[in-house]
Amino acid sequence: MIDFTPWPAEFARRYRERGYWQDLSLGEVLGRNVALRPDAVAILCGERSYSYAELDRQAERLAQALLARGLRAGDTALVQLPNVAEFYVSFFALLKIGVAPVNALFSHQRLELSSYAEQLQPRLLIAAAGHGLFGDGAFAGELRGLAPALDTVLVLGANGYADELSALLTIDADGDAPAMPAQPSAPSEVAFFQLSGGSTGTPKLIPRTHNDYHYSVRRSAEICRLDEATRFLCALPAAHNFLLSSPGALGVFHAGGTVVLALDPEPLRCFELIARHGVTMAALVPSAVALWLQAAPGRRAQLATLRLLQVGGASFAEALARRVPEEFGCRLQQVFGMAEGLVNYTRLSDSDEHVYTTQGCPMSADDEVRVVDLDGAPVADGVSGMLTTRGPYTFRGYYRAPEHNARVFDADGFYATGDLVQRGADGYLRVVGRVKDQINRGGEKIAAEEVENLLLKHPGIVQAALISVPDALLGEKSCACVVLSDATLRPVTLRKFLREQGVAEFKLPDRFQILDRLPLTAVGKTDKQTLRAQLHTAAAAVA
Ligand code: J2J
Repeated sequence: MIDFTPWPAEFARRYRERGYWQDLSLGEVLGRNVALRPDAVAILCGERSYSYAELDRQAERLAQALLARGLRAGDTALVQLPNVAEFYVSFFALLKIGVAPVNALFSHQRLELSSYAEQLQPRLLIAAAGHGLFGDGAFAGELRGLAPALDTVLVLGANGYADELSALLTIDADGDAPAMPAQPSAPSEVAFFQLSGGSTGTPKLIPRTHNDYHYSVRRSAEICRLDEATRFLCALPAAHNFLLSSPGALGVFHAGGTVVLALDPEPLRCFELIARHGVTMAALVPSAVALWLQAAPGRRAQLATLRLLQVGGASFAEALARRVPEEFGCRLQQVFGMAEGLVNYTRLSDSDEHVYTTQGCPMSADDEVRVVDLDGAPVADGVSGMLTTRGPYTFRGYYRAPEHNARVFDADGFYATGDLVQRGADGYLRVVGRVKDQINRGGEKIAAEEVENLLLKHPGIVQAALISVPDALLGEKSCACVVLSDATLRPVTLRKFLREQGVAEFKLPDRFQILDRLPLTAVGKTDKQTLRAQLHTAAAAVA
């Protein structure tokens, strides 16, 4: 069994009694439509089309191949695939045999993947030859050094050095060895790991159980009124919680609809996909909406089938929100969620005022939200405070991180999200800021401490602080404020230094600011508030 922090028994009992936890495997989101609508189209990926039956058949085939290689329930896997059908095939294959994956983002590089491998000690790696690290076997070998149990490596790639995953998936089923019994892990146990946006030095893993995740998918599909006619465009990373479960691809599979895959949210290609496949719904981060708004004039006809645009992952300016229905001819839904659990939606029946000016309200009647001040005391409605929450699909602890867990959970099991919100008397939330030390770069989350630690490895850097600076397109960009012992150091050298350490590109500072000293708080920590204000004043002076 894989370690995780369970919900206390009285909560588990309540969540079952209320029908949230149904003691089904997460794989059932697919299973029911394999039986009900085997020939319906589940996935459109480039020129390839997968029916529900075919998706399940491929997942079964891969599951059998993995069993034959000795993988067993309770093992873990590191998976890194782009937005291709094989991502879902692998996900369902692993669910069938009780192997819990962490699905890394395709933008992740050596540092992130190494950290996941070290923490999880996976027995299986599934990766794509199209990723720079997996063009040959060298990095997989490096990972084996960190995770000695890693004995199965499957690489997907048209002309890769080991095109094993594609080969496995196209084997003629008749030639297969007799099936071994595949057993998913128990519904109350870990189905897979989500990735935390993070605020600490090492990226944290979030165990998600079958029961809790399955509920969040079903409830999300219901709120978004998905059905068999839904054609959902997945143009952000498929592994991200938003695109997987809010209601995301799993919600679409549960409802019997179709997932249309795009490699990224680039508007012209996405508009073509929308027109070609009659896409009815899409999910974007605000910075991608801004690009779509720029591209939409004169192309409105391509968007004729689009009914709903979900926007989440970062703050969405009201002025842009109001343009969505006018310029795309569809309804807007704001989504404020997190990989740790709690997801808020504006409802399809909400007033314009709610849809344009709030980030929605919790999806479950049993999501408990407390908005508190620095001492943990509840604040009045409409007053800014820190969002804390517990509920039927909000986790109870990061994977093997007792010290961090002690900091972010209170005695009642409420998780401190690090978000500053205002709650209205009607329960709707507005996100107004953040107390966690994180930069939200157009929806991509950067833990300041992680980048600061990397910078401090440079012998010419004495102090480092990563802060956010406002950006017209992305909302925020990152600025590294550094104190140098070597005055000849240039930003280009520092960026190169970071890149060489193998950190994801989106975490590289957009700007460097060289300072004589960093302002300190009374207890001697870097005073980032003052630092941000100083930069702001300096920028204003220049302007
Ligand atoms: C402001 N900030 C937001 C919003 C997330 C659905 C949608 C998004 C995520 C996600 C997700 C925001 N306005 N509408 O998992 O299922 C910021 C908050 C939050 C953090 C979580 C889902 N929507 N945020 O973005 O785990 O700071 O999940 O705590 O990546 O993103 O980031 P992440």
